Amino acid sequence: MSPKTAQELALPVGVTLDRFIMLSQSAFPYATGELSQLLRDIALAGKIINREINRAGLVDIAGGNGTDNVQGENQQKLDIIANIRFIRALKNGGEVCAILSEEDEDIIHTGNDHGKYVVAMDPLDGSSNIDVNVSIGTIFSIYRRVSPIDGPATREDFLQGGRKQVAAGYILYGSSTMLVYSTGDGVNGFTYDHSLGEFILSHKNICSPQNGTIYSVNDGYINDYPAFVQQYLTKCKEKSCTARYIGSLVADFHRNLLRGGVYLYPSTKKTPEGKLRLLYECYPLAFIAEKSGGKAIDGFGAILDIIPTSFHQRSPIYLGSSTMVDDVMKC
Ligand code: AFP
Repeated sequence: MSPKTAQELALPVGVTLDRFIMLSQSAFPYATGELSQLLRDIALAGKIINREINRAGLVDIAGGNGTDNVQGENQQKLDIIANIRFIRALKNGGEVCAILSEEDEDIIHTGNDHGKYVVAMDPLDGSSNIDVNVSIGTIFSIYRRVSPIDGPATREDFLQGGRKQVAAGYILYGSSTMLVYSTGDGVNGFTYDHSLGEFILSHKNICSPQNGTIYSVNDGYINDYPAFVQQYLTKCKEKSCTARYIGSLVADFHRNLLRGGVYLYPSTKKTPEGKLRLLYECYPLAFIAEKSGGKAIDGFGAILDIIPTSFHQRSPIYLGSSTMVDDVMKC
């Protein structure tokens, strides 16, 4: 066996998230560093939640809490923990004046009225999968506030519309933990290295495949879907496309983003407005989809063009590879 070179013995670790954020910021001479700090706060919250999730089978934090959230859905203990962890990290960071969470009815004021940003988030999506060790995720969306600095944040700060997002992303707690985000200029993915406690750039400039073979939908509700969706799904089956549905939006979206595919959550008879929440599920993932070259529509037009009217509003969604989303639209 030939001896390894010094380079082979000590392979570079790669670019850490901190370094990447710093390098990206230095491309904007007038940047104040506040958005950079906010992204670091989100990464920190993600690390803490990752730790909690990994312990879930060992300590009494798995399972339902016996309470309902604002949506009337059963809260898992980890839903509550993730919500608290995120709010605390964003409050301590100081850049965010207010937060909107899936778990809370109204705006959460952080007390940092000088903060320029507001964050809408789903702290733990797919939480019904926690107990069975299936991937779950955090989704976040960042806006620059429109209300005057030094006063309290207002409804308008959160109801600006998806095109006004300055950054958005998700953390996937899967076979490895990944942070994927965009500040509008490309989409980058970072894998968490537990031993270093750092997110390392692993997926540079992610580009959504233009087409794919995967379709992700809850097939059990097919009879309740609109006719055009039934038609599209029949076509997928005729073409022997691959059906993949985890029931955890971040995981389903992430797989399709890397492999090529479409995710569908249409309106149903039970949920005529769709199930997924516009502000903290549809907008951020639509932003990532578009910034990576994919598409996201509600069946009529782009998700990002929907004018929001309320915090917890829902929307049907079809998102992923552009050709596949176009095919849904054609039906
Ligand atoms: P939970 O957080 O209640 O598990 O809901 C997850 C979710 O919002 C999204 O992550 C899934 O894609 C979708 O719901 C699954 O919904 P169905 O169970 O109706 O297919």
